[in-house]
Amino acid sequence: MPRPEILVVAKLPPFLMQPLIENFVVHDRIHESDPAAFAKAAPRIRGIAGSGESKVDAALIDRLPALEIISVMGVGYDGVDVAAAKARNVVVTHTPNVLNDDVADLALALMLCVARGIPQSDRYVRDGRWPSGPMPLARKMSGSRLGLVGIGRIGQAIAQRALAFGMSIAYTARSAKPDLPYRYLPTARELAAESDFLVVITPGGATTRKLIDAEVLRALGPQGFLINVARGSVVDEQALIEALAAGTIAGAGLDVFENEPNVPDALRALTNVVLTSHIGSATGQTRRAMADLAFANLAAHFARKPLPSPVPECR
Ligand code: 8YV
Repeated sequence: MPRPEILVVAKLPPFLMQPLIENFVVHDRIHESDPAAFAKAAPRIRGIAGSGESKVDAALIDRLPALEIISVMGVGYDGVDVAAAKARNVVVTHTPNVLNDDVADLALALMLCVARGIPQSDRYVRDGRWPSGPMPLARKMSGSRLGLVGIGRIGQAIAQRALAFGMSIAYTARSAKPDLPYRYLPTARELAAESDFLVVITPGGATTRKLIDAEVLRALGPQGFLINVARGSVVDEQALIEALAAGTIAGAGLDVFENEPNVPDALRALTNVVLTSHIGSATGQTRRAMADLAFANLAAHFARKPLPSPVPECR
């Protein structure tokens, strides 16, 4: 049997590229870099490998008549047109669970950073300003109210960590989860009104686009902090910039943005925000586990074995 041919649609780490190259015929991003080569290979391409940020739309899927599987190295797959894939019996897989700890750890870290002003204090010391006197007092996080927008695997991992800080926990989601010991509120606005820290940990895509808008930010209020470790699309970024500049909310910790890697100057100029470069899962241990799972999904598919982690819509 000829080795399956796959199209890589993102810059993937060497610890994923190597097993891909050892087991498949790999076409690395030729759909962007080499249209002629892509036109020749397209009829034979049976798999796609991408990242959580990759765009795999209906137009690309249509150009691949032999396509069978799309394997995402990421838990989020909002860039993949799953409906178009399913219409072609193309299965989509992702890499859940292996990154829960890292993303949850970063959420807590951003909460502590914005509340205690840790990056600001680091700069204060480095700029030699400490001799001129202490920094202004910050905000206590322990014992405060956490509101989770989304209560999936990572949301629950964040809640577990917040309990250790003595925080009260409430959440909003499409529906209440009766098995969970946390308070459910039907809308993000109602949750925001009862939260000191509003953490966004819900999938991206059309159903959650700009879910956190000016009204939700007003409900969060001048003592409230917004944390986003999910997708930039879930937050109305312009409304957030205005709310931060006007003091409508106290501050924000952001790991994801509307148009990564471009972050608006207005946001970067603010002093009441902590900004990170989509590092939620960016540890060597976790990225290797994600790579192993992304490869395992492809290998299982072509070996006609059960898939380790198809997306919920493909189960
Ligand atoms: C990226 C992420 O996938 O898992 C996700 O949904 O956003 C990240 O883990 C990561 O950038 C690896 O490609």
